[in-house]
Amino acid sequence: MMYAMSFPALPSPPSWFPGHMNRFTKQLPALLSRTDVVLELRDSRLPLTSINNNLEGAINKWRAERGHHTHVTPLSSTTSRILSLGYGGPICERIVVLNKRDFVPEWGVEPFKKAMKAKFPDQTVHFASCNKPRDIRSLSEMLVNIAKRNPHATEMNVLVVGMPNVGKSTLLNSLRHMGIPGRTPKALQTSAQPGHTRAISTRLKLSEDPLVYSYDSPGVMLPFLGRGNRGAERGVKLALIAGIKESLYDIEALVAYLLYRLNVLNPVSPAYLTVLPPGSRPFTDAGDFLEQLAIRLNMLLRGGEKDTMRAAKWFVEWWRNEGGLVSASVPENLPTGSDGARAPLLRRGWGFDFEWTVDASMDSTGGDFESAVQLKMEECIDESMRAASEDERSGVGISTTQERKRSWQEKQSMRAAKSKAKFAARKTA
Ligand SMILES: Nc1nc2c(ncn2[C@@H]2O[C@H](COP(=O)(O)OP(=O)(O)OP(=O)(O)O)[C@@H](O)[C@H]2O)c(=O)[nH]1
Ligand SMILES: [Mg+2]
Repeated sequence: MMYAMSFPALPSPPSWFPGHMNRFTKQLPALLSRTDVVLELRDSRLPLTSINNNLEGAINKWRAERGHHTHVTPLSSTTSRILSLGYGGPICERIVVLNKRDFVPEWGVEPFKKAMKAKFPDQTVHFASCNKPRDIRSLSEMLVNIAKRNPHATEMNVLVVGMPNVGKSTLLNSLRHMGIPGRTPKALQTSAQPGHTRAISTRLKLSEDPLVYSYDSPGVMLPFLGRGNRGAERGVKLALIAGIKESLYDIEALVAYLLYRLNVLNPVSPAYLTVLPPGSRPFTDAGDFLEQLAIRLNMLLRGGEKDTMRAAKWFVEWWRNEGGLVSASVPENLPTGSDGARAPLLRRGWGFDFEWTVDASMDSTGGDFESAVQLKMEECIDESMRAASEDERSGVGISTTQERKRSWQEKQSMRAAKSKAKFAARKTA
């Protein structure tokens, strides 16, 4: 039997743009002028939602100002000498790091990289996890190689940017550890709570020879996440990966959304059934589900009342740590319904930004599986880009406060233009 659950009513996204984020956004263009490589971090579970379009604008402007960087091929000694006198072009590289890769299943990594290459040919995409030294080593080598290809630069500066809690400070600590011989005490503080880093760090050395330095930066949220269901969903997704201050969200709304998504992915045997007693059936009501979960986890208040709030927090943590992986893994065989019939698996997902309908050809792990997944991912990227430009055109991406500010500024400039014209007319009269 299959269970249908309608899209839950989600709260409007809160505005979380504290002063330190605003300050950093203003500092960014000046900082970029001293930057050679931008490491832009995103969360692998939300490769599209964790793109910060505000940073994107500044980065694109920086790239345009420096011209699209072309790789310097091995140099002759004369060219080397000329470049070392300062005639080499500025380094301008951008590496998109999909961090926390340990939270997404490996089967989607290669198709995702290929889909990104097809859609954004000039972006270098690298997957990383602080738990996988191989990822850190290859990123460290990538940076050192950029520096080596540009011997005219006496040092290279790397700036790490991204949304809050995507792992910027942790990654820099690991890169330092990998690139500098000897003991490297943790240079940057990290935290499971978003918004921990509040200012640009001091310069940190990532490599001695060639000289590579880096700066850590505060995570920056979008000032406004958008209106309607799209904005609400964006906010909930970011809250689920702990990218938004937790207290700004009603935890039960997060559970309702999770339940909905997990039911859509597998209506017959949703991933959350693994944390309920054997024989449990899917739920369509978040309240009922939390009561069952509280009983299962023995989370009871005095008087025997179920502690659904504690159960909700536990469930969100479960999804963050393992549920995301469980729900996204490729099933070997299509599951069997309670009546013994083969039930269709309707949707498949990878992280929270990629979801598509499964057809029979995609349920084998060999052959064309990878290219079929790549195509579906490309469709999801197109859809996300289309939605973003639609929001931009219709002004849905602007909050009411921003809208008011903009129309106030327009009025002010019209008034100024009118009085200027009046003044000029009086002068000529
Ligand atoms: N599982 C996993 N956790 C990670 C990884 N990288 C970082 N973390 C954890 O994610 C949390 C946030 O890490 P930070 O490095 O503080 O993130 P940040 O981007 O600097 O955060 P802000 O300074 O708040 O913007 C910490 O609890 C880290 O331990 C990773 O690759 N995998
Ligand atoms: Mg930080």
